[in-house]
Amino acid sequence: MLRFVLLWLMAVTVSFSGITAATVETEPKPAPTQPPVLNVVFLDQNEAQTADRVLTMADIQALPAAEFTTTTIWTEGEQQFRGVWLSDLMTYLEVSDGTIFFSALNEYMIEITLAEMVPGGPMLAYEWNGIPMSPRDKGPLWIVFPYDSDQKFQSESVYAQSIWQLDRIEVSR
Ligand SMILES: Nc1nc2c(c(=O)[nH]1)N[C@H]1C(S)=C(S)[C@@H](COP(=O)(O)O)O[C@H]1N2
Ligand SMILES: [Mo]
Repeated sequence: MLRFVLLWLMAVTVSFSGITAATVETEPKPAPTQPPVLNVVFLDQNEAQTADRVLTMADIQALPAAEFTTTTIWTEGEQQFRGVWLSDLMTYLEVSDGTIFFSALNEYMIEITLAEMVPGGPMLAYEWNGIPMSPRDKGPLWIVFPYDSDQKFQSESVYAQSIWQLDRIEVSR
């Protein structure tokens, strides 16, 4: 009798796992979901959050791409950056007024004014010398300026605006 029970248990186990495997195989593959890389929060005059946009790398890479080559104070030699002008990012976010703060994984925070955000100015870079940046090398998002193109970009305040490991934008208006 015990033998029969054991055989029956084995049979049930085998057929059950068989069904499970078959079920898993026929299930549609879930759409590849990208992790969020940038959180944009909108605040009102009382610092209360009014809206929230979560962007993935694909969202950012779908915007018009910009590119420049420059030296930086953090690196040796010419560096190529690819990304999105902050001006284009603001257009996409429909931000045309207000105060904008950028903050990083380490809670470092700086302001860049809308007036400063022009093509040829600050860029949200997602590629450095042709490759995506890991958090270890200032990625995945680093705000960089074409430092060599204008002496005004070779200043302590612009270096301070060159925030790496950017993960959050706060728009107050
Ligand atoms: N994420 C992040 N970005 C940052 C900082 C920081 O602490 N964290 N420091 C800023 C400041 S104040 C300056 S002057 C420049 C130069 O920093 P470094 O001297 O550490 O290279 O990077 C800026 N970007
Ligand atoms: Mo600084």
